[in-house]
Amino acid sequence: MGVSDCLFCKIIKGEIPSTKVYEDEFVLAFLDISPVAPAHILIVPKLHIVSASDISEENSIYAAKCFEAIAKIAVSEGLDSGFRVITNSGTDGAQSVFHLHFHLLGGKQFDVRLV
Ligand code: DGP
Repeated sequence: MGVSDCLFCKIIKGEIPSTKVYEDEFVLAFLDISPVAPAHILIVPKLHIVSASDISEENSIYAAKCFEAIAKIAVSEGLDSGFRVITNSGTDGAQSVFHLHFHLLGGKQFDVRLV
C-alpha cells in the first residue's frame, strides 16, 4: 500500500474526517475510531513511514516529534496519573494500518501487563 491509498495519509490531508486532538508541522493526533480506553489517541507522523521497522536516521525526527506530541497531549488530556503508548508493527505485531502510529491509552488503571 502506497501513500495515495493510505488511510492515515488521507486523514492527514483531510480527505477523511477525524477528531483532531493535536497537530503541528510533523505530527497529527486524532481519536481512534474504536477506542479501547477512555482516552485512545493515535499519534501519526505526517510523513508516510510504514511501521516502526522503517524508522531510519533520515526520518527519525518524525518519531521523535511523535513522542514530543505524546508528552504534550498527556498534559492536555489530563492523563496526570499515567498512560500507555503502544505501536503494533508488522504481521506478528498485529498492525492493521500500515502507516506508523502510536496508540496513546489512558484514563483508566490498566490491569493487564504484556511486559
Ligand atoms: P493498528 O491495528 O495498531 O494498526 O491500529 C490501527 C488503528 O486505527 C485501530 O485502533 C483503529 C484505527 N482506525 C482504523 N480506521 C480508522 C479511521 O478511519 N479513523 C480513525 N480515527 N481511526 C481508525
